[in-house]
Amino acid sequence: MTPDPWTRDAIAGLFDLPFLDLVARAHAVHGANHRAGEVQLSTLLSIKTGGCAEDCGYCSQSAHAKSGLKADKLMEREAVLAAARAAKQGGSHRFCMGAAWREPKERDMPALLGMVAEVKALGLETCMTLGMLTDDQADRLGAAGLDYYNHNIDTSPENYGNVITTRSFQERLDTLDRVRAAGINVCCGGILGMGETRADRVSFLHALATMAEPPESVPLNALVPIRGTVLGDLLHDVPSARIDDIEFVRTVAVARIIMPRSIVRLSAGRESMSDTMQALCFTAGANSIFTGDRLLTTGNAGGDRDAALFAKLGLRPMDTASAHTLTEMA
Ligand code: SAM
Ligand code: DTB
Ligand code: SF4
Repeated sequence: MTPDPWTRDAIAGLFDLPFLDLVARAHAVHGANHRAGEVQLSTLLSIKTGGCAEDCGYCSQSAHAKSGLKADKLMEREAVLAAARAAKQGGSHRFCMGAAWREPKERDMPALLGMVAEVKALGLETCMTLGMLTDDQADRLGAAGLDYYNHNIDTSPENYGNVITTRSFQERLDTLDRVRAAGINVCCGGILGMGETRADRVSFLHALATMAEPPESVPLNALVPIRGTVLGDLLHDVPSARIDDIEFVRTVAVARIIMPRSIVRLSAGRESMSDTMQALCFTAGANSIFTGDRLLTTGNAGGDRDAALFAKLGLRPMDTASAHTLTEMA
């Protein structure tokens, strides 16, 4: 039986299932809602790197971190377009442009709107992640053709203050509401392995699944431990604090079951996952990855390794247009 809406107790009950039963159930939910073996491909580009005012404890780009990353200005439109063309050439369907900002400044809006329009004109889906938005900024990005906006809740409401203090969980939700109201698809997920408890993972997924509309896209990142960040240093010093692989797969499986129609993206942290671990995540219902050899400031599994993995597992890139038709019919 599927409770509607999902309660925390029901979600905790899924986590408690025997592992094989949980993965089998998630796999069946995936099969009923998505084409088997299809994986959506997105590519990231950091269009404005470093020097961010926020204090997110995992992030190399925070001005509060001692990661040694230098702050850059917003990239020129031509350089962004060149990266987008390369992503398309590499077989990616969605181009996600990320900026290390608390929020975009008005003076940057014309350049951002231009990037959205021109990347879209290349035949790619567009995604941006720029921090908090006003109603007006969300509307203008939507009108320019932005397909997705990534804005993560990152962790449970209860754990949020241990990770970020310069903005609140509610402010994240407010921006997500503005994105929805502007008719832009929502990409929202978080990071696993930041020292959170099982109860936090339950509460994090509960917050996502019980949104008025669950996010179309749910990135699940494994913390990439970056030296000079509070959480990265902690993980380097206490390697046992790393999230257990089986617990990570359980979280993917539960996300799949409670958000059956969402795309669940195996996001940051994939570079350090074995092929076997990634195969388990796909079996548990993950159906999207970031392609290319870079995320924002860190490395990614990259083209050759992914091509080999897809061949080994019999996976193929998702035709996003037809995938949407399938879910709309469901
Ligand atoms: N500044 C914008 C914001 O925070 O919304 C956009 C960029 S921010 C880098 C996008 C997301 O990347 C974060 O919300 C976080 O979930 C993820 N992220 C950042 N650093 C990470 C790390 N070291 N490991 C895993 N995920 C990370
Ligand atoms: C998301 O959830 N993961 C991506 C994307 N949204 C913007 C970012 C991952 C960043 C990993 C660390 C880095 O490369 O700096
Ligand atoms: Fe800034 Fe985003 Fe990094 Fe937080 S996650 S410090 S808001 S770039």
